[in-house]
Amino acid sequence: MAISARYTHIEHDSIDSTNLEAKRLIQSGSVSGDFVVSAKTQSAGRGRLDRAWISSEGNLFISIAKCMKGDKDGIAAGQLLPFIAALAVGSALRGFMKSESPLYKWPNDVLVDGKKISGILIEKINNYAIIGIGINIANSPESATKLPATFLNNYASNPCSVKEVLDALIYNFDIKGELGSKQVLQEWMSSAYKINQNVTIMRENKEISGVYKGIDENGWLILETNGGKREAVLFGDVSWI
Ligand code: BT5
Repeated sequence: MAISARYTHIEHDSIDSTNLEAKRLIQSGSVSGDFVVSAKTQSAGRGRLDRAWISSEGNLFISIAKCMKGDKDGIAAGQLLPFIAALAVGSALRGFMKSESPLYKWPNDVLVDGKKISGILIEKINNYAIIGIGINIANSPESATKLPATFLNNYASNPCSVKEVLDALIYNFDIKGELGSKQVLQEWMSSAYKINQNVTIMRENKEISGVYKGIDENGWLILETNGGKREAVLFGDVSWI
């Protein structure tokens, strides 16, 4: 299973950030169509909201740059992308893992055993979406992360190479991208972290507590607060406590 012929693959040993490189390539008009940028290490790996992504060798760092068009069953294609990307990561990981199963933490983390194994950063530029994905394969940071971190080889029968995980990821990304929106959201929800549990989240510096009921048809988080009131929460600086 090699990287799909649909993508031009641009490989680097080291780069500041694969998302930044994808952005530069789009802005300079030097690549056309869908493409993938990968690197063995990043010197300035980025998370959301200017957070850093620790990027040491042995792990996977890619950006899939995809020309976006239109809607999918009434939901903007871009709005569905974080879920498609998470499913692609989850399915790729599952293929290498012995028993544990990845869970999806809203909006964009993939966890195993309550620990972060992958992060997703989606950015838009011109008519492209840049889907940046980091997966810890051979090692993970031991400190300096909010949630504990882990890596794939802790759970695999044999050590996995970056290339085989990358190929599995792209393969699954294409498959999940063909699903209808309902199926994407349902599949995501069937492995959602903390579903039906009491959670507290931060939204615009305010804490809200309630029972996490999953996501609605637009991918918004649904929280049932005291008194049975249902609140929908859109992406933003939502942090779980
Ligand atoms: C993310 O942000 O989780 C998105 C990370 C996306 C990284 C990829 S790598 C390829 C592409 N190129 C880039 O420059 N970025 C993308 P966020 O939800 O903001 O989480 C960031 C937080 O995760 C940090 O503040 C740390 O607490 C934690 N963290 C950093 N590095 C980590 C790692 N390697 N493993 C686990 N947790 C990490």
